[in-house]
Amino acid sequence: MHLAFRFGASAAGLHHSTDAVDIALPNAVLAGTGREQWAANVSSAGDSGSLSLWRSGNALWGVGLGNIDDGVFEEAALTLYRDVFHVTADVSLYRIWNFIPRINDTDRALENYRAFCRGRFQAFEEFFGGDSERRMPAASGVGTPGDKLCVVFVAGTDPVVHVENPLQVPAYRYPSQYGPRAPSFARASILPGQTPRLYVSGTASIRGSESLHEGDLCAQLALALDNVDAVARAAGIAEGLNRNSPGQRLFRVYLRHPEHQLAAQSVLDERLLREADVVNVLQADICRRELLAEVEASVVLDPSAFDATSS
Ligand code: 3EB
Repeated sequence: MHLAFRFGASAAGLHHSTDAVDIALPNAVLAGTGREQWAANVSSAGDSGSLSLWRSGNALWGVGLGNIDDGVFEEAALTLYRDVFHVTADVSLYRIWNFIPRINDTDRALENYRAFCRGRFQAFEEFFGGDSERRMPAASGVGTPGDKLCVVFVAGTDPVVHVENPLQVPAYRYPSQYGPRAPSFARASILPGQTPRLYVSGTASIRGSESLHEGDLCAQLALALDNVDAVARAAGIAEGLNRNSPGQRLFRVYLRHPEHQLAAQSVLDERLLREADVVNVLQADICRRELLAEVEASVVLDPSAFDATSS
């Protein structure tokens, strides 16, 4: 059995068949197949709290779906993240994906994304206290249609190194103008083992802590790609992450406006993509209203491409 993300679904949910577990998400597919296979030979590891779990080799995958019908983003994030930390107590968190309904709306006093960040932060504080920043994995936080908050994680027994981007303030140190509690994630995670793997977080047009190029999709995407390249170098990949860099590469590009797809494709083709890459372009709202695009990546590397001493 394998495990896959499948976008373009009618609603967020988990779908089992005899040969696959699909994490179904309702974000529209603008380019690519919308289906990404992430793990093979997975077997169910049961449920824990609100999470469904699978094992694949020494990796543990988990999916949590929380209903947000009455705007309780903070409580829903707190509950889901408590469950994640509870079940990953003996392993390392490699990467988390957060799909947040009505991400830029204000159901209660705070914007929903900011309320989500508050609940997530509280869970980190409860479990890790002063060690929280060191425990934050790579992540993405984007909008999704419908009313299900969906959190997906992959963890495992491999050692993981969390990486920051020298061109950006760590997200967990964003000033309070972006919300009362900063987002809890690292810019990338790298598993330096036998087959090194780099997970690049959702990456946008942010320099320092500030959004740049408001209203200009091409300039935003170009800056996001500069950030992706910089964080890959910071992770120890001398050639960075661009058109000329090595590895088996999977990219996800989230666009706020479907009509930006053609313009985005030309920037991606010029700056990033090679024939062998897997890429899905999806519609998603982004956590700051002015941001139009976010890019994330997963790269499997040849050990020679990676300098373990630099990360
Ligand atoms: C940013 O750099 C853009 O809240 O988990 C990127 C990756 C973003 C993860 C999250 C948010 C998250 O702040 C937004």
